[in-house]
Amino acid sequence: MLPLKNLTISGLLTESQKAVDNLTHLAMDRRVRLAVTGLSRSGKTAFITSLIHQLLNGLDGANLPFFSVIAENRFLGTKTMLQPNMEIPAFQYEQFVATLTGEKPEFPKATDGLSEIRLAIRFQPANFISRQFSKTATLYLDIVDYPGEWLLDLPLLNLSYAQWSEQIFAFCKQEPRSVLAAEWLEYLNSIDLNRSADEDTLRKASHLFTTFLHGCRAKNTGLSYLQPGRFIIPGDLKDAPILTFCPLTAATGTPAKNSLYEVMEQRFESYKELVVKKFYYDHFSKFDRQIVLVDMQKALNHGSGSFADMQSALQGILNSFSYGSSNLLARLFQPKIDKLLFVATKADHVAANQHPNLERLLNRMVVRPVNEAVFQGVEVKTLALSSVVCTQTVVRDHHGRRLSFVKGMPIGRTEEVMLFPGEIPEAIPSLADWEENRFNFLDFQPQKYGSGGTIPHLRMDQAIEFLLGDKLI
Ligand SMILES: Nc1nc2c(ncn2[C@@H]2O[C@H](COP(=O)(O)OP(=O)(O)O)[C@@H](O)[C@H]2O)c(=O)[nH]1
Ligand SMILES: [Mg+2]
Repeated sequence: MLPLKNLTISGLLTESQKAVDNLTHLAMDRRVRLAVTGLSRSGKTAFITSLIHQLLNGLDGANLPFFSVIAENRFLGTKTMLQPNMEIPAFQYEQFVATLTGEKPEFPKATDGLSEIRLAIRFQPANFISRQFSKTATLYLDIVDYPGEWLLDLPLLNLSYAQWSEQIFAFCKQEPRSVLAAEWLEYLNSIDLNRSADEDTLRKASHLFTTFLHGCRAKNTGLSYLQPGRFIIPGDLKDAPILTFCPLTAATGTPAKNSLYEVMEQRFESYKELVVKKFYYDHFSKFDRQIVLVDMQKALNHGSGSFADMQSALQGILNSFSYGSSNLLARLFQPKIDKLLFVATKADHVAANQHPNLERLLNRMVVRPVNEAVFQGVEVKTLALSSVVCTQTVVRDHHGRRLSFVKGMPIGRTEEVMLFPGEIPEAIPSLADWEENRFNFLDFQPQKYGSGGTIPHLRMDQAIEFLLGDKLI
């Protein structure tokens, strides 16, 4: 506001020009940095590929009735743009979509680390004021794919090396970790922690610890709450010395200079500064909106232990969005995420009538941190969706009951199956409710769809509307 004594005609003109410039800018050029995360195999690559594909095909019959800019006939098209950041690997959209839509459609191979892509969405503003300045406007959308495992490192910032080691050793007393950790722990018992550190021992100890972590998350164990995140998904730090440490039991007295204990402690502290904090500074602090993908079926398939562990991992991930209680991030920077979407992915693994329960169950798993985020002014939504629908729901009578089956081609098989994978509980099952083999969710192959069509999806349009709708008016 201008002070009264400065209220000359030229002053007024300058101020009103500034207002016009601001509005024009608002009307013509908007930006959103959208982050997509989730634990490994939760469906990030498939989600982003389908999202881009639906937006690129928005003019030619993409099935997006809930995306208001399309429903209102204001959508003018989407293009992929040049990579905005030279130092971040590109999200390989062309390659992924070719794999998904080829002669023999397949899901893209697993990817590792962080990647990014920029899109430009052209549209006609709905807003009367915006329309006065320009008939068309552009939203620049940067999509960033990063591993949810990295967010599990946030609590490390509050722990000393001794505290962290103690925590991991306590975890290792319980099954199935105790068996998996045996070789690593045996090795630690065989070395003198006060002797001078050498790279060989550091490497061997950290290698056995990393093998233990990989064993925990292997398909038949299915654990998710594993730290440090870069030991699981190193990204650009593969084989770097900063990843050669592991928890150790504190030796009595002050650790000797250059002892194994002292060197590992230094590397742990460097990891916190140069890896964990750096990720939050360089990337996390710049996100405007965030999607967290969760593979609920995977958590249910492996029984109560794996489910509880996935819940801890999810709560750990959500600490990064509970700005109030975790002050940790507020100390580092001012977080600016204003919308947070939780997605139960691969909804086509279950029959359509199970989708509401999928959403309810996810809601229950995240309820506490979400309340905190809402309290801090973040808009939160939960959705069960499918980025790439691979199955159909078929309703049949079975021993006098009407049951909904899932029909599709499981990955690695040559014949379709019709499967009743189990009913999704609406609340977190109690220990007594876990029976052996209660759930049997399979991975399905994408289907070949007719030429000219787009990748079939479920509720991608609701996700897009929640994340972008208000930026396209
Ligand atoms: N049926 C089905 N399977 C999916 C869907 N999205 C992902 N998947 C499966 O989950 C696997 C991992 O997905 P991906 O996107 O690579 O996970 P990321 O590691 O989080 O990037 C894929 O290979 C598919 O088998 C989906 O929408 N429907
Ligand atoms: Mg991926």
